[in-house]
Amino acid sequence: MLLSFSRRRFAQLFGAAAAALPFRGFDALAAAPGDAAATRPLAFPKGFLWGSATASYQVEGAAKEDGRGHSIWDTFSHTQGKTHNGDTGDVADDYYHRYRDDIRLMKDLGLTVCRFSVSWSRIFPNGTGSINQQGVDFYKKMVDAMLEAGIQPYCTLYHWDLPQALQDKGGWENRDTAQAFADYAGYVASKLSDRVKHFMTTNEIRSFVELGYREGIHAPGLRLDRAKVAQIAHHAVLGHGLAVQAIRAKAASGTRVGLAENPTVTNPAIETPEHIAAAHKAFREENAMYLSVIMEGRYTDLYLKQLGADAPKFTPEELRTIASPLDFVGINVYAPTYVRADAGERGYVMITPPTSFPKMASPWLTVGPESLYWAPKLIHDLWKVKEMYITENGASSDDVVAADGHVYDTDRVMYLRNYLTHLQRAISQGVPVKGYFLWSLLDNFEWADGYSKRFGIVYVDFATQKRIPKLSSQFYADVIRRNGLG
Ligand code: GBH
Repeated sequence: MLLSFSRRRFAQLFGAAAAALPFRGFDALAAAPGDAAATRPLAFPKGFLWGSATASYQVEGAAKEDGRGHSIWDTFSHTQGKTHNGDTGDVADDYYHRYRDDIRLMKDLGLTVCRFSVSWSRIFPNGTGSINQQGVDFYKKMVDAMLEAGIQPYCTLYHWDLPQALQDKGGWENRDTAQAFADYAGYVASKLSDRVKHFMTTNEIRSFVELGYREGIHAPGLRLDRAKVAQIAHHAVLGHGLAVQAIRAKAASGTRVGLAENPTVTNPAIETPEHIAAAHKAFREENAMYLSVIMEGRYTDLYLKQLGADAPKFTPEELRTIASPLDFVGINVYAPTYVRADAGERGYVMITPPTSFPKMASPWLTVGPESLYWAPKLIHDLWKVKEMYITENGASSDDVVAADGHVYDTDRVMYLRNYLTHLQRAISQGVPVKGYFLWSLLDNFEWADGYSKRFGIVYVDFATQKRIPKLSSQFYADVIRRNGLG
């Protein structure tokens, strides 16, 4: 029974050619007794949640439809010279119209959870004030389609697409944006929490603050000084904290609230006690203005000392808000950093990686699989977090469609297998990671890189919107079905 079901599912997913693919036979998989999972090497705990992640502006398209207001990414991507090839998210994966088919793909993969984000300017076209009912209806219908497919939705409220109307008033430079975000978050939670049980406030505060307001390579494309950037970071973590409180006030009881942050992952150079101790110190300091203040309700002494007169202005009450208790912590884990022990004041030094360090297709994406051990482990050690998720992990690859119509992304499979092996190592030592969301289901609009960098496990032909599951899709479906790698 199980065997024929698997075959049918895989035939649907990969077409008739599936049988001819040089992958491990399904007979061998079906022969493995299901409940031996817990004792198999590299098994994940029973009930571990496997998912994929996407973000509104990167997949939805339909930028001008059904009353959606402009976001800073519409403005930025339509500004000459800001994105690769002048690419925009106007159409992207056309997920706004094709979500039913894409959710079917998720179901075929065996996903039990899915992380998506809400476009703020679909709900409040001007950031605050009047509501666009069509936007609310879209997310209700989309979430219902997930639930019908047996997939639990995890909702991110801010994945970088700030309404342009708020940027016109200073964006995150303006403290009012933090309150506007909380109002929007509370409103969405009031409308969706009958269907969605997990909400994440922000995606990667570090990224949108530093790339958008310091480096100028993401929207809104500003290059501000370090005092301004420190204040913006403070407004952003404050927005997170206010949103946590607003969601708790407005959502159905039982709603769980967290965030999806991308901490700097400070792997010990080698796994000896002195370097591991340095990794703990480094993790707290390198993330002082983001995860550390959120978890501890204070900026570290070294962070404030280093900024001196440029330190952010804050009140004790704001710090309490920022540290509002969370039900879970989500982390996006990609590239590693490495640290070593040092006798100086900080107790650690960040190591500059050799230029030979292996990378994926994105120049920044160095391959450090042990990051998926150390990131959750350090967070658990430092702050005793009881529930964690890997809210993103994945890789870009120079995918090509082969003559036989398949995409053999062996490098992405290598990357995923090795990162997941280290996640299993963490979980097997008692680190409470409950689920993993692979970035991404589909190739999509990769921000400033436009469509030039592919992160999907499903290939998208952007000219036709045709979807082709890659080899990594089959790898992931296999991991999910066996709930492990062994
Ligand atoms: C995540 O960011 C995002 O949440 C997601 O939207 C994105 O698609 C995905 O990863 C893949 O990139 O251009 O050299 O200055 C990951 C963290 C931090 C990675 C900033 C890209 C820019 C490096 N990102 N980084 S560079």
